[in-house]
Amino acid sequence: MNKKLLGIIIAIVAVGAIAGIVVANQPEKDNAATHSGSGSDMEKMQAGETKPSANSSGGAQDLTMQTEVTMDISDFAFENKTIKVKKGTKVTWTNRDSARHNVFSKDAGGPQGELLGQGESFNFTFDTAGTFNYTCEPHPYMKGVVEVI
Ligand SMILES: [Cu+2]
Repeated sequence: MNKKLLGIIIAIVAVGAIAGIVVANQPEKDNAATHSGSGSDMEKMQAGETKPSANSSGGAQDLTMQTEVTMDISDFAFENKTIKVKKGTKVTWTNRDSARHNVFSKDAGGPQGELLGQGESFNFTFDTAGTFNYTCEPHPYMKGVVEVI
């Protein structure tokens, strides 16, 4: 009887040890899942970067009181990431860089400017309400948004 009991106890301990190993392994799996999850978090953060960068320039800069807006393109960036203007507002971009930039929107009704040399300007009058995302074609990481109300 005692030997049987011992056997059962050993069996329980063995099962407990195996279960312990399994349990010990699971957090590692969870960690691995968390790590791979953090990768998607990174993607989310990167996807969300447009928002913080817009926020860093104070969100949409309200320029609805202006009928003409001027913006510099310098250091491979548009001066104001996100602006809000009224319909009919003329926006003029001037390239201050020696590199050539343009203002190019894939959004219907948005600006599609030619490449600008240093000191050259491009203007576009926003006659349609909507949100117009634009980039510089040679430098797609250069981004800007014009919200037209
Ligand atoms: Cu550019």
